[in-house]
Amino acid sequence: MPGIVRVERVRLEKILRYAGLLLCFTLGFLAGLGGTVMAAQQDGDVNYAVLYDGYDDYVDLSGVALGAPASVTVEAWVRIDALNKIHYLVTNADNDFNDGFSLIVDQSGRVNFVAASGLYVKGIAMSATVLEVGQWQHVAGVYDAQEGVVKVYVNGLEEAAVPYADGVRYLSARDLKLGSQNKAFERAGRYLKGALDEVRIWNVARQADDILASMKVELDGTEPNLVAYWQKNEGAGVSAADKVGANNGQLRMGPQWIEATWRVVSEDQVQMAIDIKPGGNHNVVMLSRRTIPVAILSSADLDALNEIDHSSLTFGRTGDEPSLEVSRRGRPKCNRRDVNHDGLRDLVCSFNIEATGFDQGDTQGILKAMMTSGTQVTGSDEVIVRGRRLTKRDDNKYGDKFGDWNAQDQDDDDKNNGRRRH
Ligand SMILES: [Ca+2]
Ligand SMILES: [Ca+2]
Ligand SMILES: [Ca+2]
Ligand SMILES: [Ca+2]
Repeated sequence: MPGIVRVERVRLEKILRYAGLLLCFTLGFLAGLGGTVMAAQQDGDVNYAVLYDGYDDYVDLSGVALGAPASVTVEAWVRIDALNKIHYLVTNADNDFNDGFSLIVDQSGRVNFVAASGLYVKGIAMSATVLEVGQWQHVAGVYDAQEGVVKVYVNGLEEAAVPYADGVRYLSARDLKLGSQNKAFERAGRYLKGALDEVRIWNVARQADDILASMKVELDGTEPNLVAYWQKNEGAGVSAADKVGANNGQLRMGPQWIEATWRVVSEDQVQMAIDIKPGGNHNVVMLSRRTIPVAILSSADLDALNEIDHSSLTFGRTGDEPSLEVSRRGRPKCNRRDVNHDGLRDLVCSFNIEATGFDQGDTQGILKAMMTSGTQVTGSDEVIVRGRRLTKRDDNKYGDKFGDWNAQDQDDDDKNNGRRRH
C-alpha cells in the first residue's frame, strides 16, 4: 500500500510541477510579448502622429534652417489612406521638382524621392513596392553627393538607386512643408491624405544598415548629422516641435492628432518569447546529454525566421554563453517549424549543454540574439537542471540526439524521479 501512495504522490507532484511550469511559461510568454509591444508606452507616453485630410491640411515649416546640406536623408513613417492621388510627405521644392528635395507617394502608391538642381535637372528614385492603404510603413529618401546617387527605401530596404550627380539647389523662396506641396493654393489634389510621423532630416547620406537599425527607435535628437526631427508626440495643440533645434512646425488648416500604431522599440533591448525544449511542458536540462533545443517564438511583432541573426545566438545560465551548435560547414544547427501551433513558424536551434554553463540549482535559461536590424533581443524560460556532466565515454554512448529529444528526455526524467525518491 505505501508503494501505491508514493506513486500517486509522485504523479500529483509531477502534474502540479508541469502545470506550474506551464503557467510560468505562459506568463513569461505574455511578458515577452508585452515588453516588445509596450516599449513606447511604459512610462505612459503615447506615440502620436498627425493625420492630414488630403484637402488642405499641412505642417508649415517656413523659415526652417537646415543648412543646405549637400547630401541629405529624409525619413518618415507614413500611412496613406487613399490611392490615385499624389501625397506630398516632405518637400522644399517647387511644384515641378526643379529644386530642393521631395519625398512623395505617387498615384500608383509608389514612394518617390527627388533631388533637383534646376529645370529638368533632377534625379528621381521610385520604389517598386506599392504602399498599402491604411498601413503604417517606413519610407526614406537619400541623396548621396559623394556617390552621385538618389535612393529610396521602404521599410528599411533599398528599393531603387538612380545615378544623379548634379546636387541639390536650395532656394530661399521655398518653404519646407510636411503633408503638402510648396504652394498651398495650387494643385489641390496633392495634399497627403493619411498620417505622417517621425520625420527626420539628416545632412548626410545615411547607409542602409543605419536606416534599418533606427527606423523603429525614437531618437533623442542629439544624434550626429541629424538636422531636424519632428517626433509629433505632442498629441494636442497646433505646433510640432523640432527635437534637434528651433525648427518648430505649425499645424495649418486642421490636421488632427491621432495615436500612431507603428511599433516603437526600446533602444537597448527587445524582449522575445522562447521555449526551451519545445513540445515539452517541463524544461529539464540533463547534464548527461549533449544538446538541448530552444525555440524562438515568432509573433506579430517578431519574425524569428527572418529578423534574427542565427549566428549571433548565445544561450545558457547568463545568456552570454557561446553554446550554439554548428554543422561541420559552420552553419548554425537550426530548423524552422511552428512549435506552439499558432500558425507562425518558429526558429528552433540546438545548443551544447556543456557550453551553456548550467549546473544543478539553476532555474532559468537565457537566450540572447541580435536582430538583423542590429537591435539586441533577449528571452528567458524556466529550467530544471539534473544529472551529471558528460564524460568522454558517455559521449560515445549518447552521441548527438538533436531532433529526438522528447521521448528520450521523458525517459530520463522518469528514471531520475525514481532514483531521487528511493
Ligand atoms: Ca510620433
Ligand atoms: Ca483641413
Ligand atoms: Ca519547454
Ligand atoms: Ca509558432
